Amino acid sequence: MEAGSTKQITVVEHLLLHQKKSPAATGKFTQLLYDLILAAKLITRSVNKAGLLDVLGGTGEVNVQGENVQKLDEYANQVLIHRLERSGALCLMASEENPEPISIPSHLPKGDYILVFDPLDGSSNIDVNINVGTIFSIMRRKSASTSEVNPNELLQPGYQQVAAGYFLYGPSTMMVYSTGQGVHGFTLDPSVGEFLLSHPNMTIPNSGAIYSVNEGNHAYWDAPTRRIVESFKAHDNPQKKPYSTRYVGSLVADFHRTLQYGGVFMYPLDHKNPEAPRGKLRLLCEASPLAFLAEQAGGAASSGTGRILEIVPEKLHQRVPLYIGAKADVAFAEAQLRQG
Ligand code: AHM
Ligand code: MG
Repeated sequence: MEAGSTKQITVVEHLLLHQKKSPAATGKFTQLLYDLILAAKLITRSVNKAGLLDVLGGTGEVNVQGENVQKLDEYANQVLIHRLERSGALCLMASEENPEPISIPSHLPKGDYILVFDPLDGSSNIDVNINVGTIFSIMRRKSASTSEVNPNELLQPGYQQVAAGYFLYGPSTMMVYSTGQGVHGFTLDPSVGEFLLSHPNMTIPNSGAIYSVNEGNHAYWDAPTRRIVESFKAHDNPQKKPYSTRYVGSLVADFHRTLQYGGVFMYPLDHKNPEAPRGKLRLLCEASPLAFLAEQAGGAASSGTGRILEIVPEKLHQRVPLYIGAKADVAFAEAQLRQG
């Protein structure tokens, strides 16, 4: 049996070796990353045994988003809260599953970072053994560390993120993240329990001819959105040829493919409720961290009318339309929407 490379490096080694100049590379940040990784390993263990343990199906509860809570959603959320509130790096957290920001209990040590996460994105796919993921966004508090943190401090525009990334629970578990110095991917080697660098300096290729959207929502789209999708199926698009469609319905998986193969993922504005047209995806825990990665990988992310990273959030669970992927494809969609 082949021994394998002797020069593999872990996430924390990579952070310390290659990102010395990063303001994020402090002891507290390293601890935060370490605890996130530990939580992801625990989640991996349960996801991998999902058909065997009694963790499939719903809890019978509906979350703040009006969606059915899956047992694994709840488990992943609890694991992340338990691990991260002990990291000593955070003063505040927020989860897609909790209606309000989560404060750090007074008896635990605190730091200056704020963490927002989607514990198990794409969880409607769990019961059919399709990829799910955890998305995270890390920012720094603006107020002095000596004062009590105001929960509204997490309403920061995405360009202020210190780091962002995701764990993808797929055929292998991967961690992809950025501290603002490129995007790097690590694969969990289950035999040693470490995430090892497998995808350094990831960049979104400009040559991808893939569009990714839930086309079942066609009836709820406006004319410009329909025109964008029709153009991707024809020749009047950036690649000048019909694109392929790929849609998993798990944002992390769809984004991970887009990051490597190019093209565009979109979740446009829909008019399911004609009184209040809206995008589905959450700005703070889904769109913004992935937009940070997309830009770091040389791509783009837009709400259709502007850069995702410049949106100043008004509330924790704000939703936003999302066009994310190769620059030319995102710009093409924006141009169509501008034309009306
Ligand atoms: P979730 O966080 O409740 O799982 O919802 C978000 C998911 C994304 O992973 C995915 O891109 C999208 O919802 C799919 O939505 P739809 O089923 O409407 O296509
Ligand atoms: Mg989600």
